[in-house]
Amino acid sequence: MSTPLESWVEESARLTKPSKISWCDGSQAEIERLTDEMLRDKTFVGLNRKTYPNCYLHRSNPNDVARTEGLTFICTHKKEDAGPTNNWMAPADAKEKVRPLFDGCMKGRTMYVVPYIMGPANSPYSKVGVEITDSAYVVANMRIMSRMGKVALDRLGSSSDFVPGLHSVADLNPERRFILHFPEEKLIWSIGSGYGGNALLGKKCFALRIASWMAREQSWMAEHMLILGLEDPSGKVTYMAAAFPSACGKTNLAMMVSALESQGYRVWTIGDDIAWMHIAEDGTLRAINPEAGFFGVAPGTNVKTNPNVMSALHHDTIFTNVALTDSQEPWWEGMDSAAPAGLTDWHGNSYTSGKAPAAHPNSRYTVRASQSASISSRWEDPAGVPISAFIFGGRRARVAPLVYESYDWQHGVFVGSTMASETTAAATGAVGVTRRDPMAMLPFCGYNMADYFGHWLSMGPKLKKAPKIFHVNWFRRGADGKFLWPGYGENVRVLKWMLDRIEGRAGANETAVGFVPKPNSLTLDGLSISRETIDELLRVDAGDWADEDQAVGKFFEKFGSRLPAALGEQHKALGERLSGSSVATR
Ligand code: OXD
Ligand code: MN
Repeated sequence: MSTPLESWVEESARLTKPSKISWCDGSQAEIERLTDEMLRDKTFVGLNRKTYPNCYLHRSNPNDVARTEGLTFICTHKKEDAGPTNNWMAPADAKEKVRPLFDGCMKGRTMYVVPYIMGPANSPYSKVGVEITDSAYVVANMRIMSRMGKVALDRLGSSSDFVPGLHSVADLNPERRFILHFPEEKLIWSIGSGYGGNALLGKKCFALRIASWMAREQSWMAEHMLILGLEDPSGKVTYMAAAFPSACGKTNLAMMVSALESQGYRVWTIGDDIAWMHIAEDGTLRAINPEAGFFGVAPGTNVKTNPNVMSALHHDTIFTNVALTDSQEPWWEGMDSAAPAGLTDWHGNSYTSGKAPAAHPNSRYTVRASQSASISSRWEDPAGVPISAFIFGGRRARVAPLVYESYDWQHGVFVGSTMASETTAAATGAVGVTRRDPMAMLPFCGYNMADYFGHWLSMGPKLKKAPKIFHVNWFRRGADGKFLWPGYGENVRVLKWMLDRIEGRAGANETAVGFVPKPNSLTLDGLSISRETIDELLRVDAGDWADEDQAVGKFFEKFGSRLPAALGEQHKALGERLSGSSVATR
C-alpha cells in the first residue's frame, strides 16, 4: 500500500514524465553532489573559496527575476472567496489550462521530491510541505530556507497531512508561467519560473497564501511579518512582530544593531519575513518563524544598513543575480561607494558604469538564519515567543508620523487595513505613488481580504491581553525633501518608546489618528536632532489626513458589503475626529 505522499509522487511522475526520481534527504552528501552538478552545468558559479567559502552565484534567466503577481492565482470555487485583490481562476478551469503544460515537462530531467517542515522541527505549530521540482537550484535554496529532507519525512510518516506543491521550471516562458493556489484542497502548482517566491513553494505560496487560509479556518494567524525581541537593561526580552511592504527595511529592522546598546537595549532576530502565530493555553499569542533562512534583497545592503547580515553572508550562501568582482566576490549597488574595476554584471557580461545596474535590483542572498549574530536564542523555541506588539509601517513622505499607537485592537486593525506605501525606483512603475497594502499582505493573502480583516478583528478578543498595535514611518521628509529621521539602528529608539508604552511608562498625546509620543518621552540622547525636527516628525497634519481619509474610503469601496462593519465604523469615526465633529475624548 502506498502512502498518500507516494501516491502523489507517482501521479506527478506519470504527468511530468521525468527520467529519474530523487527523494531528497537533506544530507551533506546530497548537497555536495547537487552542488558539483550545478557547478558542472553552470547553474552555479563558485565564489572566492577564501573569502566566501561554500558560496555560489546563480544567474537566472533575465525574464525570470522576480515574483510575478500578475500570473499568481487563487483558485477557489467561488470567485468572491478570492476577493477583489487577487487574480482568480476556478479550480477546474485552472487545472484544465495548466495540466497540459505539466504533461511531459520533466522529460530527460530529474524530479526531486523535497519534503520540508515550515517551523522548528519539534514545534506543534509547524507544518509539513512537500515540493516536487525539476530544479536543483530550488532544492539547494529549500535546504537553507526550511527544515528539509529526512527530518520532514520522519515527522510526516504515512500521514496525508502535508501541503503538496508541484513545481517545474518547464521552458521558463512567461506566457506559460502560472503560480496557482488551491486553498480549498491545500495544493500548489507552479510552472514556468525558477525564481524566489514563485519557485520556493514553502515561502510565499505555502507559508502565506495557503497558510493564511488554514489560519482563518483554525483561528491562528499567518502574517507577512518579521519577529524581533527587544532586550531591556534587566535582560528581559519583549517580542514584537512587524509588517512592512517591500523596500521599507524589514530585514534591516529584524537584524538591527541597536543605537542604544550601551544603555542595555539590544535587538534579537526571530524571523525577517513571515510569522505564524497561535493562541496558547495561557491566552498569549505565540509566534514562530516558519522559515529557516533569509531570502533577502541584496542591493542597498551594507555594513551600515545591516552589519549582521553582511557578516553572515561570508560563507554557505547562495547569491542570485548579483554582480561579480574580478576576485570572484559578490557585489551589488549600495554595498560600498563605487563599483570596483573589472566587475561582471548579473548577466555575466563585463560591466560598464553609468548604464544599467551591475546587480539586478531584485538580486538576492539565501542564507541560514542561524548564521546571523543577531539570532535569538529562542528562534527555534517550539512554543514560539509571546508577542506584545504589532507594528505596521509604510514609506510615506508625508502624512504618517514617525510613530503612533492605536487606541485599541479594533482601531489597530483599521490602521493595518489602511496601510499604504509609496512606490520606489527599485520597483517597476511610477515612483512615489501611494499604494494600499493592508498588513503588507496584498500579494500574499490567500482569500478575500475583507474576510481577512474580519479574521483579524475576531482574533483580538480571543486573547487574554491583545498585543498593542503601532504604526511607524521611518521615511517622512522635511520641506527640503530630506529624510527627517536617521533610521537603521536609531529605530531602536522608537521600539523603546513602544516598550515603554507596553509597560505603561511613556507619555503620549492623543490625536485624531492615535497616540503620538510626547517629545520628551522619546529617548534621544546621543542623537543630534532638533526639537523642530522631532515636532515635524510627530505632526498630524489635518489637510494631509483629510486626503488620507478620502483615499481610505475609496479603497474600502472595493470590498462592498463584505467589508466588516467595524472597519466602516472606524473609518467614520476617524472622519469625525478629523473634522472635529466628535468631542475629542480620545
Ligand atoms: C519577499 C517579498 O521576497 O516580500 O520577501 O517579496
Ligand atoms: Mn516578504
